[in-house]
Amino acid sequence: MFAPDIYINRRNNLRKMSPSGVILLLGHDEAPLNYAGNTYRFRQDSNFLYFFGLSLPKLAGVIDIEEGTDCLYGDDIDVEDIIWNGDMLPMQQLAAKVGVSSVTSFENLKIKLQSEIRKGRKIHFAPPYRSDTKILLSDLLGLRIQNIESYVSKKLVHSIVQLRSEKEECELAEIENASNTGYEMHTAAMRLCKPGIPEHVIAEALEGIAASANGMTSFPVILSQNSEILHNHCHDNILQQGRLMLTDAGAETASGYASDFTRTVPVGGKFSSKQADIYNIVLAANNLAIKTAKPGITYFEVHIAAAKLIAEGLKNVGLMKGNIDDAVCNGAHAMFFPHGLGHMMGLDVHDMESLGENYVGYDDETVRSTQFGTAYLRLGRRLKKNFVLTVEPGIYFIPALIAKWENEKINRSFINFNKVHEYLDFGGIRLEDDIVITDSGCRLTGKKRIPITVEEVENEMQSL
Ligand SMILES: [Mn+2]
Repeated sequence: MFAPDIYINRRNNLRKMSPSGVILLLGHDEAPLNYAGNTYRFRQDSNFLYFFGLSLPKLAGVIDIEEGTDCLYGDDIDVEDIIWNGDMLPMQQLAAKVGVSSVTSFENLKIKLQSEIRKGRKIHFAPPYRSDTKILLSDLLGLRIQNIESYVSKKLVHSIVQLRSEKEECELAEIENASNTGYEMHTAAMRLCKPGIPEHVIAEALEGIAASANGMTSFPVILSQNSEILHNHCHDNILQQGRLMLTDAGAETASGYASDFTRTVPVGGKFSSKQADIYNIVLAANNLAIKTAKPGITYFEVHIAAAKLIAEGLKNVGLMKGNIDDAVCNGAHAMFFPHGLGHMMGLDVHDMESLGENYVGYDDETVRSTQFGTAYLRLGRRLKKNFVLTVEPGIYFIPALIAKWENEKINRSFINFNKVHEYLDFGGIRLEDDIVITDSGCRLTGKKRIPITVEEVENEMQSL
């Protein structure tokens, strides 16, 4: 949690951006796993966390625009709670930690909102993404669940995106912490990666490192020697000599800030020359993106620059052919690089995705592409100082995609399918770093860059 002023400023900034009405920010309730009393680890809603800071269940915050007041709705615990769960500060004292002086019980929330609705005032709320939140909103506002989406406040969504996109110093410090834990996770994965080890042993070790830093992972660990599957959460394989193990994992700090890194390493500790050739193309694309990202440039441009470098590299090894600008313009690179270069990161690993990806990553100026591959680019808009984002180019050989393109003769003038057949069991490579946009460029997050060159990775894999 940050100092009270941070939260007061954020709420005041939000108020200034909003014309009139009442802003409702609902916190999360506990989420049951297999019965009501056995719950998932509690994770607060990120918008609530950003404006009201408290990571406890069953809270709501109301920001009154015209009145200029903030109120927290939540209940003090009773003796039975104390017996089972221990004591907790009274709500009034908890609220003071985030600069709120007005506190009342949760059941008053509905009374307050209904009275504002009767006065004809607008209730601004963000898109709900949990079922229990939708049910609660439906009850509080008297809306049918099916109609809730159409009452979401676009104005609130835009204001939150504007505020949360430019990270404050205190947030950047938390992202540094998350990144340093990410370093520990990925170097551990490199050292643990040996033939004969089950993938889940390494994946769970990474969960443990994140938890031992008093946080958790920022999303379920992606780790597999079937590295061509972009989001592979299945960890059932036994690592085999000569395969490529891809690990996409990050930490979330106790305060909720994320890191998100990917490394791809050779099982057995040495890249073959065929693997190293492809690896170095992905590394060059990652480095080019980091060199190119700066305030004023669109991330779409950076994505296309990385795609061109990848296409050029693939042409050099005989997998692509023809004019590279034309190839990328036609989306031919996307058979190998079928996703976007990166996304915003902050309190969510895909920051603010619940508000709508296009509101976060695009604007009136930069519109999302509909072309296969580039359409998956989550962030395309012009970059600003203190944006935090990922840089994650990749090259994959996905047999089903290759077969489809070959059968349907897609981009055959730019792809040497005969040569591609030699790579059907290659897997894939992705290299992901996190960056902060600075005055004139960007910097990597974390104390040290996670080993990334062929030599650095091979050395780390041999260390104890
Ligand atoms: Mn990512």
